[in-house]
Amino acid sequence: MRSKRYLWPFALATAAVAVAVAGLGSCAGPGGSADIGSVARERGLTDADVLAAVKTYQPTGRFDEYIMFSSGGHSGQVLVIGIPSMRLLKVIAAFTPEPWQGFGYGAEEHKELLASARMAGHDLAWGDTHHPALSETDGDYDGGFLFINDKANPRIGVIDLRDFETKQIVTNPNMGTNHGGAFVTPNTEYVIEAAQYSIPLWTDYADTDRYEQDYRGLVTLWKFDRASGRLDESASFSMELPPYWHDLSDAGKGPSAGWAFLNSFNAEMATGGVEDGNPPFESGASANDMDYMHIINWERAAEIAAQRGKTRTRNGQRIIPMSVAVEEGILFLVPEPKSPHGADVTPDGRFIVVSGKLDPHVTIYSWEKIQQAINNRDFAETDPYGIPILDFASVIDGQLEVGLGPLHTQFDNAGCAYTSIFLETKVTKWCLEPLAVADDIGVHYNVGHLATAEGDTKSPDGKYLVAMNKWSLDRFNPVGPLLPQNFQLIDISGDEMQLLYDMPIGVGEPHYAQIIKADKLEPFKVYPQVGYAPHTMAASPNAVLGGQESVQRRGNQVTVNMTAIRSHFTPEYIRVREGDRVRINITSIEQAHDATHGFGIAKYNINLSLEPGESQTVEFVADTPGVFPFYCTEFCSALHLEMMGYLLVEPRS
Ligand code: K7E
Ligand code: CUA
Repeated sequence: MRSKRYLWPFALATAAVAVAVAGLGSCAGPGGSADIGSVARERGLTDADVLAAVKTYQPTGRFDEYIMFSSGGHSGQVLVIGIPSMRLLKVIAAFTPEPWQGFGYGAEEHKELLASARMAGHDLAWGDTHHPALSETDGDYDGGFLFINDKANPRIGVIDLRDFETKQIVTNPNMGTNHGGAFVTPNTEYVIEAAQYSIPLWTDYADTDRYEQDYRGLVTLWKFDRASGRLDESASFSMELPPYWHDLSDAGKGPSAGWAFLNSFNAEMATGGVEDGNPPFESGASANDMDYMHIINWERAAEIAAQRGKTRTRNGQRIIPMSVAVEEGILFLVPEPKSPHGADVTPDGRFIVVSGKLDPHVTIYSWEKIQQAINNRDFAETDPYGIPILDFASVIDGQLEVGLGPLHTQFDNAGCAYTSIFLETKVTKWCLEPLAVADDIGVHYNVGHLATAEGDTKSPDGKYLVAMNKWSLDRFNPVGPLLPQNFQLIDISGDEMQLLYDMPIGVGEPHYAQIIKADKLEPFKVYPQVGYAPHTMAASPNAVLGGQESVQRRGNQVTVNMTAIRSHFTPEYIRVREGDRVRINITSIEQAHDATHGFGIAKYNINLSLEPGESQTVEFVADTPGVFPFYCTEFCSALHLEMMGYLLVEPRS
């Protein structure tokens, strides 16, 4: 009874909102009230609630105006969400095996990818994704590719937005973890990745009593080759940095193009050890009033990295040593208050906004003043590693009090900015010229990053802002002690911000997201040809076309060439002997939009997802005798349950 009473008003509200959007006024819904006013009254909705519903509701079949790519946090995945509806459209398998997409469940193509993503001799079945970055052309998202970092294991994933699949994972052999990635330069020349917690760089092992001597920070510029859609490891390079803990990066644009900004904390170089009576990391690393933003001339660094004798190679990576960076005038520091988190370049590239977690202000640095100071060699001092430090007061444009615990800043199309205020759990809107606070809005609870529509481009759209919240407390039905992180969609098109929608995230802590105009994306409807290999985005050498199906045995190697089409596999029997090595080349010969087949084999931990035209290969040793049904794991047709076959593994004895 209770659930029924709960459901009726919900269904009515949905119907009423649909009516409102269609502009029809009223119609008879099932049972009870049928006009917006009385449904709103029954459900206890305010006018603002109804307005928010009308602004976000998407009737069936209507597409969203924007697509948000969000990190999936320690799920190791990427979330794809429509805006303004906040409908979850996809979870892209990035660093973590994912069975729906068949990612990491037997396909040789994925085995290769995941093998390339191993670190320290370990297969890694998770990642901690923080910062997605859409590829850019001339400072605008171009909808081609998405890059995503793994903080836990310093890696960068490359996702091709033609099929929303992960194509490449590069590992960084000289980092302990990464946080200042992924951020792209304005034409995606490079993808920036900066380490977070420092480890020894030029030696494999050193205890932390050698922290200042042997531990180092690092920033890597991964060269992106758009033609192949891959990061080119041999054309990439790194720069040695002091062992501060590096935080977030952003690439300059417009007048600051060619430069990158990277903030840091623990400039104290604290080494913790609370168990030995030392101050814990949390206080040791925040003892000073100032940490450092790093100012890096990446364009010039790329030229220097190409010169003989200017780099040292470590674990196959070309690294510009700090001494060379200083000598060449491509690395500078500027103080930033206090335990900073977030460095964001304004759309026009003239300012860099930094927030200190323990300082209630945003600090706005002027690129013009920074440039002047660098050109005039106007340095206040050097850090212990000889890096010139610019004078704080002479390069800032201003500071503005925005609230307690400011973190990240995003921009709109009207010269205003939005800063997340973690401790006060709100978003502060402020404008640059003149510098003043304009509005604020409470969010629930403890907001981290923000994302505005097209927010990291040279021309943000404004319109929508998403607050990415860490805690949800009383916002949703309780689901045990582990509660969902959540997103709140906020309308920023007017002078006052309006909260539109709460979306719980049930898979991991999303940190950052980017929001792109949906019409910039042009994903495949079906793969361009039958027998296509998504991992190379080319015809598969293992393609099996209709009529080419076969089973071949050579010694104990059995090769099955299989096709899938509604609603059968050909062949339907795989007969092998215990201990045989079995290789199945399987092609979906479908060309119908959305006609996906799966291929799962019971008890062998194998599951593929075969989109129309896709070819994949699985290879395994039939080490367990018995009878194993295999079947299509997507309900593809009325006779989908019949889309199966048998793997018969005959015992040796
Ligand atoms: Cu969570 Cu950008 Cu990794 Cu801030 S980060 S919240
Ligand atoms: Cu194919 Cu179910």
